[in-house]
Amino acid sequence: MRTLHDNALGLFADELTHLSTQQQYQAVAVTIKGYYGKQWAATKAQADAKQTKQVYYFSIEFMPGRLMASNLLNLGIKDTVEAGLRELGLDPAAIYAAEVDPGLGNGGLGRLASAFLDSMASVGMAGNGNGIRYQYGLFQQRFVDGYQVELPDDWLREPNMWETRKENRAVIIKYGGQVELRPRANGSLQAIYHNTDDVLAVPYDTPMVGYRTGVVNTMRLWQAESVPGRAHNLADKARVDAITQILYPDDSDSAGRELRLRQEYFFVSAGIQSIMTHFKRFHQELNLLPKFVAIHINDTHPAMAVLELMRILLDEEELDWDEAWRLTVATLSYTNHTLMAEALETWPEAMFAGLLPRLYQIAGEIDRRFRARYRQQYGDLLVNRVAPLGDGQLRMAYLAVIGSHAVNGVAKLHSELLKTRVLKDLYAIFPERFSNQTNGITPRRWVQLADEPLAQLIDSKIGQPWRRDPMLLRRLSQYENNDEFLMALNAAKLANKQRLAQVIEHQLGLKVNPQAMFDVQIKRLHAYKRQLLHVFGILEAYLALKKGEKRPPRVHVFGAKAAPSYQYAKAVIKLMNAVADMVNHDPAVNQSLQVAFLPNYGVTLAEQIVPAADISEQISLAGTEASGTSNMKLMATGAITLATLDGANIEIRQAAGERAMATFGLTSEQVAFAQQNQSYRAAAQYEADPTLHRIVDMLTDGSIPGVESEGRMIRTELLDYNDSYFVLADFASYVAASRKLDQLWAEPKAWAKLALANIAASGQFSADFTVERYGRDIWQVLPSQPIES
Ligand code: OAK
Repeated sequence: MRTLHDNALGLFADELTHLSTQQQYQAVAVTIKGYYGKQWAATKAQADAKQTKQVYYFSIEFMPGRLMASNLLNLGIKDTVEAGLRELGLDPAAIYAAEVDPGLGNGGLGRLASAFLDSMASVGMAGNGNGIRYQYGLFQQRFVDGYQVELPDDWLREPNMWETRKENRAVIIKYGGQVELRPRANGSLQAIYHNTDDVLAVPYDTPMVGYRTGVVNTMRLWQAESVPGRAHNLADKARVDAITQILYPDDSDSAGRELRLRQEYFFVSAGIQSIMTHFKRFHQELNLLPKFVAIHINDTHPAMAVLELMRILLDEEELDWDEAWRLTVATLSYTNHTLMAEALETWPEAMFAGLLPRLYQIAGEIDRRFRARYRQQYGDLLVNRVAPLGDGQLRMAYLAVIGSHAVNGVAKLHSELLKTRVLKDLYAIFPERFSNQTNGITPRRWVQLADEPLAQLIDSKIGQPWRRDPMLLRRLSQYENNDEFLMALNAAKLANKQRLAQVIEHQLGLKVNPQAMFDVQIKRLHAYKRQLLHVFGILEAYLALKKGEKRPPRVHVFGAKAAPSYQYAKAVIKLMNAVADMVNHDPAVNQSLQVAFLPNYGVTLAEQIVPAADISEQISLAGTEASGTSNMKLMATGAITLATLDGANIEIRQAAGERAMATFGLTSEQVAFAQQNQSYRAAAQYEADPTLHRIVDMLTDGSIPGVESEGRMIRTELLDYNDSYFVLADFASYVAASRKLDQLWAEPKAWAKLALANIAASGQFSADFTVERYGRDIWQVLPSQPIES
């Protein structure tokens, strides 16, 4: 701790104990940097010396969460450092809480990207993140009168202690202008650019510390700056700065704006340029590129990697088309993360051509060759449907599939639906490219860090090796009939619920009963995820309690942000808050039913909610949620899943056993059938079920104060637009499944036994295994250090 004092003096010229918590946090962070600094340099040096194949994970979103506790855990010094801090009179929890959570993403896709970086370092894989250093992260959510209000997330207001600016690695990005193709002596074409708008991309590197591997990888985020001497006025500077100023707050929806296109090219071009520079330091032979480099396209936002790599290989490295194409396809791979048709990104050709003229030429040539190559065999119709250019648009998902050697979905069902629906035609042409890679989570963050009571209980029974190899959690099954263990499991959960109850009281001024069942739904607010169905379930309980029925007490906990422009989602938020208000203030029900909608859901809030959940609501319409990952986090901390047969829920059920999950609802086949035959009649459901009828009426008859226009909007969607996400169709079976959980709750040991079945089966959902499968099947890298057990 000597160094900590020195760092405090060095940073602030004052004694540690005189500093603010934020300053103390900074001094501790500098001390931790001292621990991993050498390992970070050594990881790079070793990879260069051994010529380890590098994986570059390109993602427009990253959501690493706070890093201090996780760095300490992964370095293996958390307990020691915490003890030292306490000796100095400092509270480790308060110091951790001074860190800002970088919300550089919207949801699942961004969190998965960060879990992968953590896992790659933790299995000893050379994995690099490549993304954007947004000046403002995802908006901060507040509720005003029950409405979502968005405030800017000025996350860099306090210094970011982990990042290192690498000015010496800056590169130039070119936009606009004209391209002239001049024949070279060797017959190839030289691209000469005129009148381009040039922007400097400066990388900021953040260490990704592996769990007790000594490996420290890098997440590289790029910031846009004016090229020195080239910004002539404030307007020029503002136009450049805008490129990395904000994260688009749209989830599963393409923001069809030129600035977004600029952002995508910005981090793709910067990333590929820096990869090529690094590669060429060691290799002259370009055909070795796929042997030493794998570039992964995380959904379509970085799909221009196909065009940019081609550009560099053709124009700068002077390869011929066929060779450049072969290397590009062999180097790139692509993951799809959504089944929402509206989320398939496309760019108007004119916009694309104006901003990126050379890439547009290359896209045209890829399109021409694709059509010429496959027209005969597959016919004009099919080829037209999936060629990169069509309907005046550049179609990013198709470009990504055509330009990658591997394409995957993120859960078994999702990967099947890609092959049979979303990417069916391309699957017909390239069947060998498709695979499934089910998502994962990092149990280090969600169990070891967020759920210490559970982690310690597990240690006390099966020792610590599960912390490295979560498959060993299976050993817990031997305690399934051990009453003492089952009660201890319930006690650990209760401790977490008491902690969350404090957060709820602090945030909402609402006192909740920690003995009640905590029923949790945490994810982006989207019609397909059906928070509305959950609200209907709450109203069903409300009506029953009003009639005098007895129900075991439940606290419904929500966390959800809506895209600022998504009116329907915002209406559901208002409804959720209005129902919360009504229920929480009604003495006739509030002993048995409470609703806590916590604002500003993100990684940090999730760390408080996840360990406190008894029920995990995963209730998307079957065939709409690609995977889900909160389902995995919640099972790992012993929540019982209330679920449709969608996304990874299906695999969770298979792992934990059918009895350990409460399932309901239409299957994806039934939904598809009803959609194809247009046989679904929402109004008929409404007419047939008196409870449902009553609940839908409550939206507009004044029973729920303050939701007049929102209630009407939602009712219109359900009855006039025929309920696009089958909320009414699944209502009765949802309530039935939920009521079964009420019964189970009456028997604490039986409940704990199912919670245990979930925990014991959760190991397979560690992202460590997911990245190892990617490494084997897609990136062709094998971890240098397999995980030991
Ligand atoms: C975001 C923007 C565009 C396309 C997809 C997303 C996204 O976040 N998708 C989510 O990805 C998660 C990780 O694979 C999945 O678990 C979620 O089901 C999916 O909605």
